[in-house]
Formats: sequence, C-alpha cells, structure tokens
Amino acid sequence: MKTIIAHDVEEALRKGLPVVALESTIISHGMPYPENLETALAVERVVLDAGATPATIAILDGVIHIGLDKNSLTRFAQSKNVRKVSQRDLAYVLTHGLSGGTTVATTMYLARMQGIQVFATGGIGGVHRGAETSFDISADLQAFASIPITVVSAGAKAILDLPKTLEYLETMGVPVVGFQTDDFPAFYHSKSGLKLTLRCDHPTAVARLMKTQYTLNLSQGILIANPIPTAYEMDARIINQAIQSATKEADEQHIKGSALTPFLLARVKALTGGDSLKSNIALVKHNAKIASEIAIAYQKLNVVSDPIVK
Ligand code: PSU
Ligand code: MN
Repeated sequence: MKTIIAHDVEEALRKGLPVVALESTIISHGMPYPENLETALAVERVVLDAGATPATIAILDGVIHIGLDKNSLTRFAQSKNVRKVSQRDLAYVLTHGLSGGTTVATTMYLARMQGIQVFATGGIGGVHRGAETSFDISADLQAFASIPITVVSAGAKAILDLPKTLEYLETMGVPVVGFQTDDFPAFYHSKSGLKLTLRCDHPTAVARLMKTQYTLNLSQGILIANPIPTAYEMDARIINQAIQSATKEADEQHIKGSALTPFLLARVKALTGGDSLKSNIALVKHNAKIASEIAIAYQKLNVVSDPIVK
C-alpha cells in the first residue's frame, strides 16, 4: 500500500502545525465540473488564508494522497472514472489500482492515520428517509463511533432523516456540538428545529473539548455542527419541496446504495435551478474557515499525546 503525503502537509505535520483534512467525494460525486474544482481550490484557499495547511485526501490510481497539487486536483475533478470510496471499498480500490473520492468516513480514517485532528466537509451522511424499510444508514455515522477526529459540518444533509440521524449519533456516544447555535443545522438551512444539548461559542472551547475527549481515550469522533451563514440560506419551503420531489424520483427509479446521495444532490440542484449548489459551496467554505480556527486553537493547547487509529 502506497501513501503520498504532499510536501507542505508533511512539513506541517512534522512541525505540529495546524492541518485541516478535506474530503474528495464532494469533488467526484457531490458537485458537477467545473464547480467541483473551483470549490475545491477555493476551500483550500480559505484554509491557507486562515493560517492552516489544507490536506485534500483522495485515491489516485491505487495510491492514497494526503494533499493534492493543482494538476492532480484538476485531473481528479475532470475524471469520469472515479469511484465513491467508503470504508468498505478502500482496500479494494487500493489493490486494484483504481481512483476514488473518499467519503467522510474514509477521509476521517485516513486523516486520523496521519495524525490530522480536524476535518472540514459540507454535510455528513446519515440515516436516509425511509431507512426503516431500506436500512440505508451512511457508514459516516459508524465512523464517528470509532474514529477520534473532529469534523466540522453544516449538520447532516437535509435530504436525510435528521431526527433519526441525531438519535443514531446519540446511541453511538458521539458528541454533536452546535457551533454558536443550540439548533442542529439542516445543511441548506441554519436551523432544523431539532435542539442540541452541547454548544461551543469559540474555537478554543472546541479545542479544549477535543483535548479532553482524546485524553479520556474515548473512541468517538466529535461532530461540530456549524450552520450555513444566513445570507446563503435557502428558503425552507423551496428546498423541502425539491428534496421531496427528488426523494420520490429516486424511489420510482429504484436508486439505492451509494448512488442515492449523488442522485439526490444532483436532482435537488436541478430542481432549485442551481441555488442549492450555491448554498452548498458557501457552507463548505464556511466550514473550512471554522475548522481552520479550531485546528489553530487546538495546536495552541500544545497537545502531544492522543490516540492514533491504526
Ligand atoms: N456532503 C456534501 N456533498 C457530498 C457529500 C457530503 O455536501 O457529496 C458526500 C460525503 O462524502 C459523504 C457522502 O460522506 O456524501 C455520504 O454518502 P452515503 O450517504 O452514501 O454514505
Ligand atoms: Mn447509503
């Protein structure tokens, strides 16, 4: 198994400087070209401007990359031949020399393996609507139960069943922390109406929580629920209608398994005339900014001993 760590990421990790991991399924399966590439580059820029080092994680021709240069990122964003790699797919894709976008679950695992403490995404996967019959629950949730890394996300994707997603996280002992909010964010909207019991108002408060969680040797990751800035929110009625139509179409066309999330995101984008994509891009950038501030605050606490997932 081969891993290539980009020079700047390797240097930052060696010196104990703040690094923010970024996922790549959002590039390969979450957004169309060229918005996917533009967003990936813009998100890296947000992290750099905040004073941390971005590490976009992806698999290229059977090799794990921790940090991608612009050429590789461009090739990756344009390629049609890229798999969606959840944890179950990881070893297979590596042994078959394939390329893949890493989901939240896989990115959490690979980032933690390299000692990266903070990861920014758009929205995590969760319990799908109708899961009581389909059993469709994202592997992202199970990853939170077993990989101690902090993930900044705008809640869970609104295409999901949010109450069930929160219940699942509670069962698994995952801290879900509202960042400057008491409400679980609904991805395209800052509020879902579901109340959270944990809240931090400052990156330093999150950093202290992380340090304590790791010192306790708890296996769970921490989910930082960071609402979309209100200026980029979507009208709740419009987005909910689009989600309902997209879910119905998926059902009629028997779209299942790992194809479901990309299908729903693409249909919601089409049904909202592209507005949902604009919100999605804005929230990812905002998550990257807060994740960078958390990574910087965590580094300032000067933590050296914490568990590494092997
Ligand atoms: N959030 C987005 N766009 C995405 C995803 C999340 O804004 O494309 C991806 C993430 O990589 C997440 C995955 O891990 O969707 C979840 O897929 P599934 O529901 O099949 O587990
Ligand atoms: Mn699924």
